[in-house]
Amino acid sequence: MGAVSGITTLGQFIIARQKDFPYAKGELSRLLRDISIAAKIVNREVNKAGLVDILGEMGLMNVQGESVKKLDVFANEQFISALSYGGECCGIASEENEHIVGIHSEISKYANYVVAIDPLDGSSNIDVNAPIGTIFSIYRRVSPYGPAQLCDFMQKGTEQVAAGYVMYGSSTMLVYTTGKGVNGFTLDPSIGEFCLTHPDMVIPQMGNIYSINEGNYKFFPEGVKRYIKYCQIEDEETNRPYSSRYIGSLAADFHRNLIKGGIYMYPATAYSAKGKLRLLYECNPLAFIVEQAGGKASDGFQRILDIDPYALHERTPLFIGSHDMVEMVEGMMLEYSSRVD
Ligand code: P6P
Repeated sequence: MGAVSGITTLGQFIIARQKDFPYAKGELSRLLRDISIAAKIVNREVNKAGLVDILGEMGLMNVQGESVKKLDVFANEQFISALSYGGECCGIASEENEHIVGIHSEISKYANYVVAIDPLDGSSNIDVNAPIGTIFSIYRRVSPYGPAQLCDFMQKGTEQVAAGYVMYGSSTMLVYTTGKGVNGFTLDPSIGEFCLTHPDMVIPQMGNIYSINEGNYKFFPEGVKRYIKYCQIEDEETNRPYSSRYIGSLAADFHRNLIKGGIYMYPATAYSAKGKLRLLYECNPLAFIVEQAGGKASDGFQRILDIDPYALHERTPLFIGSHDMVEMVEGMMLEYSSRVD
């Protein structure tokens, strides 16, 4: 707890927890600090988005073929800049960049970490003032030295050393794990600091919220259809029907379910065999966090963190949240539908 004000800032917390890593020389701590600085700058622009002409589409398309909004570009630039000059990161894989961004500066070529990031997820919500998020994953490099190489990012999710997300909503929160539990920090704009507000976060083993875009119902695998119907059946003993809650912003839907309990699902569909979400910078980081909070993350058949990546922007179906809810939908996927490959 902070000595003076009773507040524990993110910086104080990171330094206090450095003892969890006996061999750490502060590199990871500085890397997390660099990410939090960029998050504050992005937060400032997100909050102004309605006022300053950075809304609306630039008429550009990103590598995903989606129209790029100015705030996407701004956020990507901020995180790449903060990581490039922080000296602890030798490369970045971003949803906004087709290829990895190798960092060539003298201070970074010997850096030990790489970052995979979705700088502004849910950006289609920018214009309607719905929550949006940054999702990031940190690995130790496997290449010898110099700018990062693709192999540094083709690591299983189990190899992550840290993961987190920032949610720019009614308040701005940063939630992260380094493998020793999950802690949440809320930005206090009056002092410009992320302050510890959600220590040792644990997701309820069971919840009564399910999050999915039911507009795609007809395209879902049979196992998912059966689970949705299970959620909707009235049964007092098991608190059903569950509540359907879907913001259309992964960080926001995930965050609500992390606190209240629930399951978020983005399945494979008849027209998208791997679903929509990206393994490296959306599913793996949230899977690390949810497992550290006692939850579960699956592609419907296997643990997300065990997936062996083959491509930077590869997609995977995602079922994530309360342990028992994910386990149930896995059972239905196994019983009712063959693998959608
Ligand atoms: P759909 C936002 O584009 C996103 O990547 C996630 O944040 C969100 O959960 C999902 O896609 C929404 O996708 O197809 O339901 O609009």
